Amino acid sequence: MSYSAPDAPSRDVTPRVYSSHDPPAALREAYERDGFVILTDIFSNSSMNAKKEDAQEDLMNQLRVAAEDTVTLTRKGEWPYRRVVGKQFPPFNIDSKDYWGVQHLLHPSCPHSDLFAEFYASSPLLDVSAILIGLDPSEEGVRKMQLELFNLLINPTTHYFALSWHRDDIRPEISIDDERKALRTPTHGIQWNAALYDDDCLFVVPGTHRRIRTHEEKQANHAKAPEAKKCAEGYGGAGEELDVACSADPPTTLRVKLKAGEAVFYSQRILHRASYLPTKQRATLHGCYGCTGEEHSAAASERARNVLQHGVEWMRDEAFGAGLPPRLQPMWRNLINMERQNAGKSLGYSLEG
Ligand SMILES: O=C(O)CCC(=O)C(=O)O
Repeated sequence: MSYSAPDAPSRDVTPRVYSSHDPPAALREAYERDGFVILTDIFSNSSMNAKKEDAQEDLMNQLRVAAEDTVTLTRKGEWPYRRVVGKQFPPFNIDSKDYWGVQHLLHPSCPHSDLFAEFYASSPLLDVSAILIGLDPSEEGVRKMQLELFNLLINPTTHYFALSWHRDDIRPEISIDDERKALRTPTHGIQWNAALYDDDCLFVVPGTHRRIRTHEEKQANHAKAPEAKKCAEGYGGAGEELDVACSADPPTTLRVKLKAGEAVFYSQRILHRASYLPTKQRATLHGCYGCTGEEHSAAASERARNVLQHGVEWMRDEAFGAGLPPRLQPMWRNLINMERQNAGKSLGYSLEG
């Protein structure tokens, strides 16, 4: 039996950009239909800024400085939690001395963890996430959410590097019957990329978070990413570029082009890949939240694997929980609950590579 993709935009189509003032039903409809939605005003939190009219620019500038410091620490080899060129998925247990991500911005030893925590707790980021998860964006809805991961995606400096097509919680080799079953299981979470600089590293196939893959999508999902390619240091150089139009791209591939200040919220289940150039600066905040689902269900175990595989034992510390902004404290307790439910289990990793 073969499956064909419904009509969906191609790589050069520009998707509609929403704002947090759009009706929640419109945001949810776009997210449920396409598996992603782009918002323009996620850095507009006025309570984190002095003057409302330049709220977005103020907050972004503060976060850019914090990101730059954290990236410097990582590139000097002084931050142990990082995503390493040569490894797509956790554990990041090799060290090529070049990095495509900084993990655990909320860790108390991160020099700017307070600012990062404030942003992770802020409106409209958290409220929009609640809406897309299917919760009420009131404080009561937010209390059902789960604190999870908060990372930074950066450009490598001495390699061209790419991630293969993947869904975060469904392995490529899954049978059609199991894929159908997996698609009926809720993801219990939401992921987002919030760009501090223009960012076009992410590619998605709209709609694949909720349907069986077509033949081409399955081929893409099985295809290996190109090998990391070494180059001279420094962005802005005229170096040769990795071909970002990967030959495995399914026909309805869409390149997500974010302007600085925009954020894409996406399902971790959407088929997606990424391509990183040392020639283009990237500092994109990358986080996720969960929500409390039925305990001990298949969905709960998958969510737990997705989060716990990144090594969040340090979050158990009561002092860490107590130091978080008040809005995050019930969310932290939900995370700790999930961790306890899975204590002693060997959950392994969602993907290999
Ligand atoms: O770099 C990106 O935007 C995507 C990262 C990604 O696919 C992942 O963390 O699984």
